[in-house]
Amino acid sequence: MIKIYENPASNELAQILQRPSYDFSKIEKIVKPILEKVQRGGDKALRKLALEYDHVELDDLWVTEEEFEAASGQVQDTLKESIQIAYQNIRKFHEAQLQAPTVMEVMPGVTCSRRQVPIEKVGLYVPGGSAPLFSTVLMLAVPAQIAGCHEVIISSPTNRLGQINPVVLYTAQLVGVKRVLKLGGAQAIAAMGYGTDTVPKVDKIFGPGNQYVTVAKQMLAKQDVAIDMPAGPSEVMVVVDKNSNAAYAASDLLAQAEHGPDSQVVLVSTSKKKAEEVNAEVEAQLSKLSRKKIAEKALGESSIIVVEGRKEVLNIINSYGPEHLIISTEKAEKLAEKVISAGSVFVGEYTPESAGDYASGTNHTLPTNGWAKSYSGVSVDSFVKNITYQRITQEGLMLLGPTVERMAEAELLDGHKNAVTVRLNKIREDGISG
Ligand code: HSO
Ligand code: ZN
Repeated sequence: MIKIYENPASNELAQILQRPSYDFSKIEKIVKPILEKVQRGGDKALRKLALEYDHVELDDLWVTEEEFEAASGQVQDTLKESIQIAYQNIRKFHEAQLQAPTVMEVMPGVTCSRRQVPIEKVGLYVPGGSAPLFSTVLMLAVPAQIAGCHEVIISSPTNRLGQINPVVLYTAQLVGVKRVLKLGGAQAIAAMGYGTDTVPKVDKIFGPGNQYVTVAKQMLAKQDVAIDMPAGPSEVMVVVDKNSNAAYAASDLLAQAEHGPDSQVVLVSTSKKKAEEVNAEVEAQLSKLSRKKIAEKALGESSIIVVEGRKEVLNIINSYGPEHLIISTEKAEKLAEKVISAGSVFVGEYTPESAGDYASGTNHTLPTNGWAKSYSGVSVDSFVKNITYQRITQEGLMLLGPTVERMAEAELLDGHKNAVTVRLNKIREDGISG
């Protein structure tokens, strides 16, 4: 049974919504030597670490052409078709995120522009572990390809025979990524972040992972590699009212809970009766899940919050900033419009989070841990930089120059002022040419 809290006061609410904190420094102590080994020892160190941590002997760190071919034969046609449908939707939605350059003459003779330029080299981490999340390949590689990144590499852990899950390889091939590294954990992040003889050093690292992966990413982000976003355990907040379907809400809570024992699951209800109904449904559905043990653990830390009305609901949503928000109430659209902090919002009773996790078109790499207050989920934007340009004509500088001179003078930066003055003097002397 999930614990129910009725109309909690604001200090109690803060307590209920608190996320678990983990000891960064303890994990850092384990991760640091791994990073150092890879930085110093390169490919040789990577092979040693794979043997030590994953008990796998790797001759080649990269997936070969033969392995790609073999993998494709191991994936059922029906699954291939589903992955292709998801791919089309994700591609369509992400293609629309590409922006044409902005060009404008801000004042006569002063033209400013801004254009998206792909990040050259990106590394995508695809976790293996208890469930091989091949959907993450779509969510990261598709926007990378659309953005036009020149080098896209994937790293994913292998089984003890040194094989990567065939569905991961099939999906990588489908989206056009042929460079797949057989590495998992902090060492995979280190390989991509530092580069070795055979692994290119990337400019930005993306992807979810366990605490070691997350800490490795954060440590590298302090050096000269960018990362997609800070990450914590996955989260869902489901909102219901007296008329919501309890079975649907329970299924959404469980879909989240099965991700991991530390998954964050919160139900917000404006009806006590419905909250109890959902709770009973959770019990009933839980017993049928194959990952029951994992889900049970997560539910043990979860909460149901019963509040008076939509105003309180909105306050809870925005102060928590959930990674996923499912609004399963009447006038769901209206409530959704007022959300200001959430990674991705699922509106209406027939919009389960699972749809967005796999195939509707939105990205499932989203900010957790309250970062939705300031971060967006992964999109094409995450794979580009915006470069600004400007070009000023002689007339333009005559018009704008005095403003710049005065501002520079007021900041006591006469070097700045002079860079304008020398030009203005010359134009005044020679007159405007060409
Ligand atoms: N809910 C996860 C993504 C995922 N679910 C992958 C299933 N596979 C984080 O948004
Ligand atoms: Zn999921």
